[in-house]
Amino acid sequence: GEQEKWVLMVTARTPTNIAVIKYWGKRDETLILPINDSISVTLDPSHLCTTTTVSVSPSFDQDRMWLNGKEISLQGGRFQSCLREIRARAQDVEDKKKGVCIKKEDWQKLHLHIASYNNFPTAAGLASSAAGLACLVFSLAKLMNLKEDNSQLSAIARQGSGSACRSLYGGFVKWDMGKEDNGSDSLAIQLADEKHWDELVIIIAVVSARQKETSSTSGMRDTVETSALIQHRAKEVVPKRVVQMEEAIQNRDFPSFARLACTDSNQFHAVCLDTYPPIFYMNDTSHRIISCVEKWNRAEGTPQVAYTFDAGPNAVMIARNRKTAALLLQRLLYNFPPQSDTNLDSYIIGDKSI
Ligand code: 2P0
Repeated sequence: GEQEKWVLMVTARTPTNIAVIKYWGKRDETLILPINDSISVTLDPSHLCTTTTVSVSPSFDQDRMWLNGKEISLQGGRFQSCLREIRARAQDVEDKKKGVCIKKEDWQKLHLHIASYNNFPTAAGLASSAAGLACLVFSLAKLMNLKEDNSQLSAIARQGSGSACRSLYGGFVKWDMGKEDNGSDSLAIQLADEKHWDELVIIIAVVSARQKETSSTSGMRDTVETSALIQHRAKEVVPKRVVQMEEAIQNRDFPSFARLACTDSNQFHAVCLDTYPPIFYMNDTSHRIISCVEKWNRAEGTPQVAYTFDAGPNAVMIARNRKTAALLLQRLLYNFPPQSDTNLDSYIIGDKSI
């Protein structure tokens, strides 16, 4: 009948985030609770972002999702956790123009269609899950009129993918590991907004656009089970670095920021190497990029560029300002010329932002 014809829709866009103090290791695999705090910078939404449209209609007979136009299964425990948590908090929704009135209890029976697009289809290993799960949770929260703030929503996104919780805010964000066993205090807090330190320029060198070999989820599980170094990192090293990084960000202290980001990336990869069997995320090109940046920073007498690498060989470089970023690109193009055996797949350049 008439009543069956309506569709309500919400579209949202969420950028990915890059950790400068890394998350690696869980204390609870189901709730996704980490063994240490982490700090990240959220990218500009014009680069590396996910756009998601969520819709609800009485004519939908099941929850369905499409990623980049291809239907994917929503059966995974992580999707189900997010959907369950959001439905449990859904509120009444009224759209007078469409003559639609949804009562909060109706959300338990209504089905959803979710369509999600990444604007970086080729660059595998560039934190697609972070933007994707954050965007899914945010758009559903808007559709269902949730009262929760972004921090509380981040605790739901966290259950989809750990790093996703940090994409609910722009600028600099801390994921507080929390103390509770139920995860209620394991959530994201904005340390500084996107305007606070807007001279920084982020350059991503795509060393390889191939899918990474070891997934983060299984990699960090193996690390927690087999590495002796990870306990030292989580208990002794990261807590101090988090305090120092917060200070560096507040003071826009680039030398401290760069030192902390680079050493933390290096320690994350050292812990991967300390895992048994060892995990290699960086390759020879990654190592050459590190050498190139380190050499330049030493020659200048003070850091010009920070580098950080996630669970893959791609380099994320943070230049202290636009002039430095231009010089960095020149150096990279000279040392890694396109169309050679050491070429990079591409460069992505962006600012930090919302
Ligand atoms: C980070 N990474 O802090 C670290 C640094 C990769 C290296 O968070 O199992 O995809 O979904 O919680 O969030 C990647 O891990 O893992 C990640 P799950 P996720 O950004």
